Amino acid sequence: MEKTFLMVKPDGVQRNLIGEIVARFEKKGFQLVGAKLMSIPKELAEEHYGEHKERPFFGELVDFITSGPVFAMVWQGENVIATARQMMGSTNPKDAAPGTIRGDFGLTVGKNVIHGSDAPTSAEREIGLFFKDTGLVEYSKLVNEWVY
Ligand code: DAT
Ligand code: MG
Repeated sequence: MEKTFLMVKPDGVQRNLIGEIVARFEKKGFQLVGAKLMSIPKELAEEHYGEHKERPFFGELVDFITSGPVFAMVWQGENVIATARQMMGSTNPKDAAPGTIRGDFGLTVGKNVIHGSDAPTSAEREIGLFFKDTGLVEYSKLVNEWVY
């Protein structure tokens, strides 16, 4: 089953949005297989956002993502990578449709509430970075017979 890495960013944690965000993915039918509240060390932040190293906002991005605890998660389900991106909405909340997480809860690109892997390769890479030590929880849910 496909897996993706999702993370409530420090602004989402401070604004008490963990439960709201978890609820959306649960209700959709996806299955939570890993989760932890954590502070991101600077080196992990720089590696996680490595693709943006040369961008002018890189320093700001690393400072923000390390500015407070995040809620890191792994979710699984059919087409979860692309569907979670749709549920998150556009990167810049001003362009994100109402009904999406960023559309409903964000105002600026710098504080856009949630991260989600954008492709199978990045999902695998990011799950490895954040859950290498913790591992994931494999379990079956009877409700899946009614989801699939
Ligand atoms: P996404 O988080 O939708 O995958 P991304 O990978 O292009 O978006 O960028 C990573 C994060 O960097 C994004 O969530 C917010 C920040 N960011 C992106 N573009 C930015 C910009 N032009 N100015 C400031 N921050 C930006
Ligand atoms: Mg991205």
